[in-house]
Amino acid sequence: MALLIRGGTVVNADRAFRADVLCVGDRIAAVGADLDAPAGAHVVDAGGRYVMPGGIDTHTHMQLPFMGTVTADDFYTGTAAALAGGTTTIMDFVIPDPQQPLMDAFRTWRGWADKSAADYTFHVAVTWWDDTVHADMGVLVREHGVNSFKHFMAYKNAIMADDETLVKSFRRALELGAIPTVHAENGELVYQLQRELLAKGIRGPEAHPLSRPPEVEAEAANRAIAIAGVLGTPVYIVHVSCAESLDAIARARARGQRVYGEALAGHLVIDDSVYRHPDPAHARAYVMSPPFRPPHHQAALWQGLQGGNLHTTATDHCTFCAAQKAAGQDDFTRIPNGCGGVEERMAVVWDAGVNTGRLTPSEFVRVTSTNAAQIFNIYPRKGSVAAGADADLVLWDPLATRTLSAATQHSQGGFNVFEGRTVRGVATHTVAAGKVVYADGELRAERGAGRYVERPAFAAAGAAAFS
Ligand code: URQ
Ligand code: ZN
Ligand code: ZN
Repeated sequence: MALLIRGGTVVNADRAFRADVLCVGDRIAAVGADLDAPAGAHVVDAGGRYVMPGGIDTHTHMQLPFMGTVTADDFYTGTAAALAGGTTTIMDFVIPDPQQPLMDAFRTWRGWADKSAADYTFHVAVTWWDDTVHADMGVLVREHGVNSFKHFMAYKNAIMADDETLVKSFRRALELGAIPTVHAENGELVYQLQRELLAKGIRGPEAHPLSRPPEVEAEAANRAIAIAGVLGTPVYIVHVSCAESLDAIARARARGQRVYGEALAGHLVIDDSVYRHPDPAHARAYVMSPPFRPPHHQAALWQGLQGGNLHTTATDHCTFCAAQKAAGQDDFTRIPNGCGGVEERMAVVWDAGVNTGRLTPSEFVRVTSTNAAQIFNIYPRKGSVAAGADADLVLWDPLATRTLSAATQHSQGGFNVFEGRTVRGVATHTVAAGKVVYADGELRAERGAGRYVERPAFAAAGAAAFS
């Protein structure tokens, strides 16, 4: 089956140019002027709209068992929502319980993800350590196309990795040519601050940000960067939410250390006033970690993206409905942490990034797709509109507007952190593996059509691999 997208402006991370795009099967066959449509081809008139690489969300949690419940979006509903917003690949997480063999958890998650409507891949979390973890990391890299390992420095008494685990796992990742990633919050500090707030009787959602101030995140970011620096491995810091963590990244990069940072669409446009909403149920819906921050942090994060100290945008899509969040109505530490956004990410980053002049269209492509593909070694298969690449595309109408709302979203979480925000610039068509899966509001996501994306290890082990 051939698909010809005619009359668009192709936008890649390096340039924008008028061109047609011909897809044959699940690959892009040609990009150029005045392409002929093969007999029987499906022709879409781009009408001058942008044709960009399908979005890559480097951070989602579909169907995650967490804090005594399971997220509201499974791998089908979550990837369907992603496609409706122009994201064609998600990077999710295998999160073993402590003492659970990594390979067992990997097989479980692979089974869950089989229903995905879009392509997917997994960062595998290292939540504990012994020789079997060391061995399983090797199997995952060499036989299953895993090239990134996640470390939660938060969530004490659950999935928190202590310094011994961080050091041993970072060193193993380097041996294997894989990149360590971290959730950077000092879990011990969070735990103690939570206890102190509860002891003072401060039990509502307003306590959540008080238990996780920016310094708690920055300490862990600095520590992860220092460990990576000593061991000579790169490091990728997920959901950088505050200026203090960004400063740690900028200092390290200025010294020539290879550190990457990820910003969430939510952290870029939502501030901590949400936790002071008069309705505690509304405030609970915004409980995620790291928390939404005071306004000056959003400005810092945008400067990070513009200045090259933050590299990707993601969502940390981890949705819970109101009833699930109500588990913490008397104790904020029991509110399942997580918010949605997988469908809205690209429109929010375009509206707040491109429409304000912070980002050019090409820089938008870089931070919503290309950098993710390059950092995690799946470029140019992903992250580029070019012959030979996967036929994952999004047609973007920079003039169309949409008001984001739970009433019209495809996610199952029942809440939208961007509720009521009107954005200008939206996906009108999404092409995944050469098929039009979203067109002018009609979602044609196909259960199970998504493929597991293997990510090769980086060439030689050791620092040279990342030069
Ligand atoms: O910490 C994470 O990234 C997962 C558990 C999602 N929840 C969250 O609050 N970010
Ligand atoms: Zn996290
Ligand atoms: Zn996460």
